[in-house]
Amino acid sequence: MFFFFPSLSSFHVYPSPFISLSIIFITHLVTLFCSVFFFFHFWVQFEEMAERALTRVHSLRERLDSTLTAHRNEILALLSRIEGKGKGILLHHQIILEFEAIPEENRKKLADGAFFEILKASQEAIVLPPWVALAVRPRPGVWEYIRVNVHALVVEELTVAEYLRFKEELVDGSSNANFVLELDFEPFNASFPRPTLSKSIGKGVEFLNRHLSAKLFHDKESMHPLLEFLKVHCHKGKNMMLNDRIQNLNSLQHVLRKAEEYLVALPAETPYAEFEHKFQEIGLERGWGDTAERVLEMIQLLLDLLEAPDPCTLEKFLGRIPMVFNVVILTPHGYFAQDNVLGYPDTGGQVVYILDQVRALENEMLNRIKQQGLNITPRILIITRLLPDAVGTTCGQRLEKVYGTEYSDILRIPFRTEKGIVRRWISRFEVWPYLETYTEDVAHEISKELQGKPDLIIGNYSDGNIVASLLAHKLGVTQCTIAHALEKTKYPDSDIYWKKLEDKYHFSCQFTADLFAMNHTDFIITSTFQEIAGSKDTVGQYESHTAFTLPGLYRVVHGIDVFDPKFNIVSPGADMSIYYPYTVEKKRLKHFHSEIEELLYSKVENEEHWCVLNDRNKPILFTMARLDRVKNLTGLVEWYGKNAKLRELVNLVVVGGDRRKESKDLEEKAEMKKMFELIEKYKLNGQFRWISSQMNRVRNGELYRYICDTKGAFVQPALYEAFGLTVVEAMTCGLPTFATCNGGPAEIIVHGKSGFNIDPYHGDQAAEILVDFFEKCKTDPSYWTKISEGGLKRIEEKYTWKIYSERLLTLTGVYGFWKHVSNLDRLESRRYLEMFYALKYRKLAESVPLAVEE
Ligand code: UDP
Ligand code: LCN
Repeated sequence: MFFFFPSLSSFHVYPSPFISLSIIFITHLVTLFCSVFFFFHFWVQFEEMAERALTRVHSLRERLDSTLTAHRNEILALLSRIEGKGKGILLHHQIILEFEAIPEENRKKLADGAFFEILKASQEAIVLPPWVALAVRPRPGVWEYIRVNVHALVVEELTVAEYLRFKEELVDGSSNANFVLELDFEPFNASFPRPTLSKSIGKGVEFLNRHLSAKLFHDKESMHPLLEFLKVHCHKGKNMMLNDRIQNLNSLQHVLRKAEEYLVALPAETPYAEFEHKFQEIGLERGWGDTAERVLEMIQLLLDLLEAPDPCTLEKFLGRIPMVFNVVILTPHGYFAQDNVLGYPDTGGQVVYILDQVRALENEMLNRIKQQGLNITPRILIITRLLPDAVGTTCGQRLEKVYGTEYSDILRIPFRTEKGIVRRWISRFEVWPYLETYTEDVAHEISKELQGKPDLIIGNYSDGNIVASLLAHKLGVTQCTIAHALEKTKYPDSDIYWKKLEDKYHFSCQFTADLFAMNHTDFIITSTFQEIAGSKDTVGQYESHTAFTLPGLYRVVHGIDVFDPKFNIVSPGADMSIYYPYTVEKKRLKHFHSEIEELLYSKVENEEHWCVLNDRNKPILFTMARLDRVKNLTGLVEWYGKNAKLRELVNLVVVGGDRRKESKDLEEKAEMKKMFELIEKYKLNGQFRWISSQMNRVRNGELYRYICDTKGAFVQPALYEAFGLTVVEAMTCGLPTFATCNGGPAEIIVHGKSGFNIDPYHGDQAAEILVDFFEKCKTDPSYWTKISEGGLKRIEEKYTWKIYSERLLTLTGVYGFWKHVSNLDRLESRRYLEMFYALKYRKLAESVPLAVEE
């Protein structure tokens, strides 16, 4: 492990014993450091091999065959049960239910064997009698496929394409035999290194840095791209970092040493301007730092890299190079504004996320630009749709300054067709035919606003991500994508049965756009690990795009690899000036209390609030969300309605849906109707309050804290929640939180410590968990405080915008460098994507009907 290091044995040439001793010491230090580094490297590789070996010692077929010999009858009985369900799909929990339904003695026999292991790892069973095919997932990101002929008890291993083809028979019969378009992005990535350990998923930048520094270490020549990168680095035609005086690595090293010698002798606070000319003469331009101390730090980082590259120094150095001054953030759909929009269909967390992100990002950019010693004004543009029919919002305004920023604006550009500008809101499922023209208009407008190209383009959600891809493609700019929610996961079987949902949701466009963007982008940010690769038992949102089929359209045999180092987990937070603990008495917004009490307790029923609360002494069980089906607010109302004990212990308050106007959204309409029915069915009036969507975020912050004062709790009952900003908001205020176990909240909350996970598909159990909590709090009020504090601690550690913005800028530096020096920017895959776009996506988008203006 140490042979990479030539030993420094010639210290006897130095005259002074002190110098000799220092050299021995330094030599040992360097050797020790390198040993640790290489040991770490070796250990990671060893672990990866071990993990691979564990899952691949025996093939699935071998393992099944062996267990078939031992427990033939029991297995046959179970598989026959499953086959007996007839043609169709069973999901993981249904497969387990089938197992639980067999006689106990059979279950016991199978429980320790390979068959049960395989069954537990099966995410999906396709039943096409006499066959049952299983999609087996031994660990996140790793899939194998098998099918069993239940009558003959014959086991066959399947390739992913064979499995998908078999699955297509559910829809097409066996007419899918030949000439189906198969999408396979794998060959483009085959030569690119990637981790294989599941725990490395989402740590892309760490992996890249390790890989890159190892490469730089082995081969000094690999340093040239870094030199080139620093030399060509400029802003609006002005050189930064290095100028032409530095010709090669030797001269760079020489100059850096000279600069180091000079700087150590200066007082730390000496401004850069005082030595700027001197530095320019030796080849160093602005960008290294604003004071002698910071410039010295940066120069030493580079000297260390030239000497013995390591991942940590590399990340630090790349993160500090001035690279990001102009950022464009795309979010076309929805009502995007700062007031009067939250809670509308398609206008929820994404808006909150982006506005908070921009504020944090601008702060961090200003901070870094100052520390880099530059005098550059940054600019952030949020690009969204201009809606001429703005219904009382600012969505009809071209430019709007983002509150709390100096250099960030919302720039609105309308959707248009040959017939003119689209005036009204249209659902996110219908935006596809407008996006290509929109991209052209956006390119034109941003070049006017920025007087040049942006340094980073961030896409949001499927529509923003495809526009970001087209723009980044056109301008050659680093691209980042943020999904927020990939709809395929929210709607079970929306791939295989896409045709049934096409008229309403146009998922063929959306899934195609998603595949295009995730393969085009330089890096992907996700809020949680589960968003990428799920958990032990659940499939991640991105992972569900690894292999799937849209029968009659195309079959994806390799859509995305969750091990791809482009994935990075960077979690958002809540705006701490709005959401802070209920205990911070001096910041409490008491002037809102009378309005909040009116909302909660007034005896009036109107468009703002419906039903009344009779007993003000009870704690409040609170929820707030858009009134989408998937948010399951009506589900929570039903659990509450059915559970007498819970009704006795607490009041229920639901904020969701807007009864002040007639909704145009089909799902919202249906949920409203259901809510009224439940109120009647369970006679909820007196214990339940239904409040229309609340758009004042500052007051909402105080509302969460007011609920804390009642010793209540927050519930997020969604059938599936991609991340769940309300969960973070409630926890940041110190409100004990109960949230769905499906999606992001499962990762945000550590069950029993920082809140509770509830299963929305087992409402009775969820209600019991709530009853248990409130009963415990009744006998021991410190229990409420314990959970509240647990939640606050969790937030501080992981979910803040400060951590987020620092990380985002560092990622941009590292991936920007990668884009420049490596072949990440592969031409072959770009060409494949262009073809995919032109031949598939464009046609699908054109087939979506244009909105009819009223
Ligand atoms: N929200 C709000 N008023 C409402 C409903 C929601 O202010 O009536 C806010 C909520 O506080 C949160 C965001 O909208 O900041 C919803 O984000 P989340 O991630 O929970 O769900 P999404 O709507 O994005 O699916
Ligand atoms: C979209 C969602 O569905 C939420 O789960 C997220 O919290 C929100 O976007 C912000 O990312």
